[in-house]
This record gives sequence, C-alpha cells and structure tokens, in this order.
Amino acid sequence: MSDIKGRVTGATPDAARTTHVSRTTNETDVAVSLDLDGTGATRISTGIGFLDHMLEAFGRHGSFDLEVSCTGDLEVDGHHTTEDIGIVIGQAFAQALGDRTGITRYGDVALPMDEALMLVAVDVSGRGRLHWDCDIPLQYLGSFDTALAREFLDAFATNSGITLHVRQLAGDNAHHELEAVFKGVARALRTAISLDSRCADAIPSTKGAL
Ligand SMILES: [Mn+2]
Repeated sequence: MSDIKGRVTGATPDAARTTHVSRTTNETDVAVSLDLDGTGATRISTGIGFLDHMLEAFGRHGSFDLEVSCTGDLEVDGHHTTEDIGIVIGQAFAQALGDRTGITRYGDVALPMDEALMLVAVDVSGRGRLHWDCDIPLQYLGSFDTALAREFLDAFATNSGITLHVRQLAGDNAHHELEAVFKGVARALRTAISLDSRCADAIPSTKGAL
C-alpha cells in the first residue's frame, strides 16, 4: 500500500506467474491477487453483485486463481469501481505474464450461452486495446449498468497489453450476453497465456519481444 494516490503498490511478480497489485485513489481502493496457473478458485467482493458473478465466471473459465476486493464510491454509481477493477486486473495480468516467454500468445473462442453467441479473440501483443462490436441492451442487472462491461474490458485490455476483440454474433438477453462475453474472454485468455512446451524458452514474436 502507499499514501500516494493512484500509485500501484505491492507488486511482487515472480516465476510462478502470480502477482498481487493494489491501487488506491480518492474513488476506489482495489486489491487483486492472481495466479495464472491456478484452478479457477475465486474470492470476489466488489460491492456489485453482477460484477462479482462475472469475475467468478472469469476466474473459473480461465482457470485463474483470482481474488478481488474493492471498496468504491458506489454512492455515486458503479463506474469507478468497475473501471478501476479492470485497470488493476489488467496490471496484474501484465505483471504475472512477465516477459511472455513460452506463451501461446493467441487464443479465440465462439462462446455460446443459450441464445447468445460471442466471438472473442485475444493477442498478448503488448499493445493493449479493446475492439468491441456488441449491441447489448442498456439496462441494470441488479445494480450493474450493462454499459460498464465495455469500460471494464477497455481498462483491462489497455493495462494488460492484450489486444482484445469482442464481437457479438447473436443474443437478446443482456445477462446471457455479458456472461458469454466474460466467459469467452476467460477461455480465449486461458489458451493465449498457456505455456507452449514446444517453444518453452521462446518469446512468440519474430521481433523477439512482446
Ligand atoms: Mn448468470
């Protein structure tokens, strides 16, 4: 922890691809622990029930061990909380991945959930950006504003250095659509960050760096 507002503190990356990141601002206090090679065990407390549900699905389907705690200004709305959690989880991925040696790099999936179908493709590129083409109804799911899913993923992509494409192929129920998005991102990431035993000592880029 640090009393410097907005400063990332407590980062402890190591060869085990685990990390802990905390971030405190005037709006939120976020702490994330991540093990990329986990079993999908999660402990999530964001103050927003639907976001907890999505992050539990994210950890489970990515097979990440993920702990997220956040105390945010929910008296304003869920925006700062959701975006800042995306920032910190993104930073945790960047740190846990280290120099990206031996990773598969790419992953993609077409993830169905009932009538919803989401195409997700990721590249652990070092040039993080979200490319979003979804038409999800603007509504509240519990206390969660569905518009915030894009804000979360934008923050995650930017801070992780992961190129993230999310494209809606079908769907008309916002809960199904967003659950398919989070599970799809998790599944695509699970593949992309997996270690490729044939290239264990290589960084998967002809540039020699990611
Ligand atoms: Mn659900």
